[in-house]
Amino acid sequence: MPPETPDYPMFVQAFIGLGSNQDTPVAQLDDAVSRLQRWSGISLLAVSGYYGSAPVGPQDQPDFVNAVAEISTSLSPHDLLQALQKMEAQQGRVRTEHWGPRTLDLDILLYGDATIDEPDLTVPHPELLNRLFVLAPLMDLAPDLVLAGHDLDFWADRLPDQDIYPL
Ligand code: ROI
Repeated sequence: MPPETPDYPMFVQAFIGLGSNQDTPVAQLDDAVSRLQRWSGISLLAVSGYYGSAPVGPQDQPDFVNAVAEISTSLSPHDLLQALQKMEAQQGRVRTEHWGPRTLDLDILLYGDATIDEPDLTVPHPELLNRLFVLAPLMDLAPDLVLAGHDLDFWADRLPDQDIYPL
């Protein structure tokens, strides 16, 4: 039997979106960053600044704190997703209202240059280009990144005003 061909190279660079608007959001993001740092199969390469941002979606909830982490990982996309869901659960996330407040949200934004379209996982993240609270911290880490043929400034400029402020 030939060895199984891996679907992905040994290490893939990926970007993870972090968000919280419950239970001291800055501490939630700090905790999540240290979990990413310690998790087997994940190397943390960089973390953006933290940004406060008005809620997108239902407005009757506190502002969010958002950031983006750049990692290198040997985990497959689904194993990475599962790892992120475990981290959310470890930080007490209970999935309640759709688009409601949350203790910690960890999203795979990009996984190398993979395109994944499966019921439980869409990569690039389907809302990536629509959310300044993702584009702004991503620009901190990857100012030269080109997505769908345009740089991040192009995508950010076409968005309606979104209230976001560096912390
Ligand atoms: N709004 C902001 N500003 N930041 C988020 O991380 C965020 N996450 C969400 C919804 C509820 C859509 N709104 C958000 O899931």
